Amino acid sequence: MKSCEILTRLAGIAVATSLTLTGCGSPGGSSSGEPSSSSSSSSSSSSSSSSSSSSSSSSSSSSSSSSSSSSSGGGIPAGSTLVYALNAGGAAVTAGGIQYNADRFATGGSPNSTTDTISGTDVGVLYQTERYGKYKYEIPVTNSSYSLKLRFVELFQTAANARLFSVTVEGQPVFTDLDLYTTVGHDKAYDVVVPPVQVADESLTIELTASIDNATISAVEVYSNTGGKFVEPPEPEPGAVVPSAGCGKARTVQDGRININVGGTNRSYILRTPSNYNNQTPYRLIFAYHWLGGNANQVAQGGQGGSTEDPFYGLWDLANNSTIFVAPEGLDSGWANTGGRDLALTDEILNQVQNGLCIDKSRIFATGFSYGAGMSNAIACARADVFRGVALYAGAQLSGCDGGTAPIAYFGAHGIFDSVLNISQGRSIRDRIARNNGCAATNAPEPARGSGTHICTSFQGCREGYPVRWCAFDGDHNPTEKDRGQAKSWIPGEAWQFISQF
Ligand SMILES: [Ca+2]
Ligand SMILES: [Ca+2]
Repeated sequence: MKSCEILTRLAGIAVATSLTLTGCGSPGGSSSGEPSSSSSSSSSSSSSSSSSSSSSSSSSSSSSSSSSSSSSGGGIPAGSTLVYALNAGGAAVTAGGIQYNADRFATGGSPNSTTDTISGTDVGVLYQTERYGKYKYEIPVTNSSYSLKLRFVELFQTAANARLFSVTVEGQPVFTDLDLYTTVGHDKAYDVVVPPVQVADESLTIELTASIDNATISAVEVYSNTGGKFVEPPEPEPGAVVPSAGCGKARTVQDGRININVGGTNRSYILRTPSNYNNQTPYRLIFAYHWLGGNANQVAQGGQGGSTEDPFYGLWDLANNSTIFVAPEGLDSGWANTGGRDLALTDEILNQVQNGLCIDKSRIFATGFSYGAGMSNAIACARADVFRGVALYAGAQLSGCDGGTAPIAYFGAHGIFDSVLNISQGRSIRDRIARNNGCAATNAPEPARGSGTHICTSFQGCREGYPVRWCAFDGDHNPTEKDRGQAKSWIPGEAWQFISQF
């Protein structure tokens, strides 16, 4: 309710008209993602009497073709041992006597979950969470031979030909254009055993693509009968540079507006790289999200009648060619993030930019004003493992919060009499992150009304690498507030100091 009021209020001041406030009514917290088709609809089809713990397709047939075979015990070669298991789209869980790790090693895609009952299995919990989109897993293993059990379910579609997706393992097709609904129906487990595949690059690659809608997967089990082992990747040294795949290669993405298809929707973003871009230099990367009624161009250019005078909220100039910037374009001029669509956009841009340019993967940040701060908060909630930190100008929880329990570096600036998003909403995001970051209770004074100034506070006792800094100012809804009598805003300098400490 509250967020609806806010959105309506924001829409009132927006330039754009015809805004459909699709985010209303879902008060942030729940796990977003592929919008679950009415979680009631289908449990009827789970007339549970179906047979055993195994999946539905019973042909344990030949291995060569592109069609799948059922799991039911015979598929994994004799003498195999479990190397690694992960619960795609979900948390660590023990099911059927196997310990599944929380979803790891995926690039792209988004998690989604349902409470529907899953038929055709006795480990339904695995299927109640999925990762969907267009994405791949790279599971670190020794060079050896591996067979896999891949678990699937149609959680979302309720018609034939609504989802057609394909899976390869180490580039070899497992199946092509599978239609889960036609094959087994809605909410019914479907398992596929992949015969032994040789890994020669120390990374077991599972790639998921779709010709209609999105690919999906529920769980992965990796087995070997040739001594193959999982290799836990080393924790990167704090502060260590992590070069992206695009380092050392000719760039494949150019400055300006870039169109990008995200799960069938045409989206875009504006890219700006330093004029002296060098593909040997791993650059810091900053995503800058616009406000409601604003657009990527206003963020990237500054001015243009928007809320920030200088490019990328003033950070471009301060970065002095050290940083690559991205300004994504919202739908409906905002970031409702309905069904996780704007997180999916962020993932897709990240994928493209990391592959096409030389990025330091340990120094990726999100920033934005108002609705753009709401989106940055959604990223702090759901992508703390990918983003190093966020800088929120007048933030509130407007774009959901899927997760919200992992630590992430945080900077926030908020006006004490913000008439659009009350400062209490900014404080509550700050306090959630301070808790996650292990910060001690910290007195964060705010300036008096009429003082014409600001007060910044660094929280005490936060875990190393996860600072929290909060600046309250005597002002309203503004990402570039100036102290009384000053010609320039202090906010970009504070934000840049925060971001550039890493
Ligand atoms: Ca799962
Ligand atoms: Ca591989």
